[in-house]
Amino acid sequence: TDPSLLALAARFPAGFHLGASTSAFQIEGATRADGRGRSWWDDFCDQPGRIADGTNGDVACDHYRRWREDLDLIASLGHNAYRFSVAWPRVLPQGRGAVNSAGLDHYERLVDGLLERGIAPYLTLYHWDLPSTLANAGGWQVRDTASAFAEFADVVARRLGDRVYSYATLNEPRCAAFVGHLEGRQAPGWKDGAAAVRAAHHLLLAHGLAMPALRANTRQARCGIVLDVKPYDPADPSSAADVAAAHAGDGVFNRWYLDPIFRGHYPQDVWDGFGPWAPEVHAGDMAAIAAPIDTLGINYYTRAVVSAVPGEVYPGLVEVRVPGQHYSHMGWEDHPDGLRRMLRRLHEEYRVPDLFIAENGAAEPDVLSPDGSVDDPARLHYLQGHLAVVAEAIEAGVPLSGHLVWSLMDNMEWGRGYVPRFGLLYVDHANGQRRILKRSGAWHSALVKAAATGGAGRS
Ligand code: PNW
Repeated sequence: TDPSLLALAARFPAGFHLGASTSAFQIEGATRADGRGRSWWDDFCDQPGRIADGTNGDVACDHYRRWREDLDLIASLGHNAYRFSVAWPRVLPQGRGAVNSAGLDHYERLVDGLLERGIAPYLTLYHWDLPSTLANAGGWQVRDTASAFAEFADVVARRLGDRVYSYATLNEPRCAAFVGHLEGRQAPGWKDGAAAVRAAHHLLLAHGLAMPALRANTRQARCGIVLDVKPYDPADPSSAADVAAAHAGDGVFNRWYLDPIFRGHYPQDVWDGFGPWAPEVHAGDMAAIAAPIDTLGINYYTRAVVSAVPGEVYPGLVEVRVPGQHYSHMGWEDHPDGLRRMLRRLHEEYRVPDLFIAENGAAEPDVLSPDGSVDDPARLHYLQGHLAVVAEAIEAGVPLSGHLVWSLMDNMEWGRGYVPRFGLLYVDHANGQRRILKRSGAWHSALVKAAATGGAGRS
């Protein structure tokens, strides 16, 4: 075996979680099975022009039907953790009220199937598939959606309790709010800044209201949230304007979520920057949002390098490319040092009690070769660099407990459809949804297996 792989594997402590991540809408398909309600993502896909390749989530990777084979596959790769999300409209087809037991049964089978195979279940409650009934009643513009979410959290945790290793309330409130309501690239597809900031507040409130529901139904399970984080670097570090733009970008992207959760207040500079977009905050909201969490999941893909754009709407910046760097199929720079810096900052500045990397990975233009293999050197390079940073962070004392690759398999990449491929497994959507392990996936599997036996040094 590759000596550098063994040396890397030896740096992960016993029990460290290594695996992969998915989300319900992106892999499940079977959108009409067993009483599932509609979500605003089904509706968004129905609108012409919203999804780049004109597809939808009706079939996706057919995981809802193939879950057992997929769990066997995860086990064969040696992963000891797996992150998935629960489709809210499967459990509560109308968003609240009547529970669809058949929907909940699916996730119970999934969790038990993971446990039988020795794989720790990481469950996310909201990975963007809001039930259409709630969406049509105003979605995240309405405070009451936060209460509906707390009811959903209670229903799921009541059934699954401590069988789940780690619960996350939300995946990336920033994306759900800003990409959905301001950039318009995701459901509901709006371009309204005030609506985005309002949605962000109600999402954070939903997290805060759901935490007691999770606590009430668990004793051991770790409970928290997953945030997408990204360092902002000035394109020209000697330009005061670029430095200020990078600080503002960091505020809108990172601090707007981290500060309420870990410090109980919004950052003043961003509040001022948003001006009339600033949200309506009720008494008690900030205390609810700041309730202690056990663990923070972070999704890390890349950094932002920014130039100031005078006169542009807050935060007044544009992202630029750095010559000589590798950019993925999504146009994201392969920059592991950003992960190193973010982990260090979360540990030192926010004193996060426990951290795991809930998503980390790259889309590359993978090609299935006639001999049935998929060679993906750029993803391999990406994973090697980022996992080395994870090992380094552990050695530096960051309380890190796991690293999950986005994604287990190629899937429905939201507005980009099935074109960008993030998987360790290639999915041959045109040929019976066959799963084929990519070279990077084989390398990752070998790493995980070597780590389980202590790598080169131990065993
Ligand atoms: C994630 N960034 O979002 C989502 O959680 C996944 O569902 C999605 O498939 C995956 O990324 C790939 O796009 C991101 O700022 C949020 O670099 C932010 C960033 C990247 C991805």
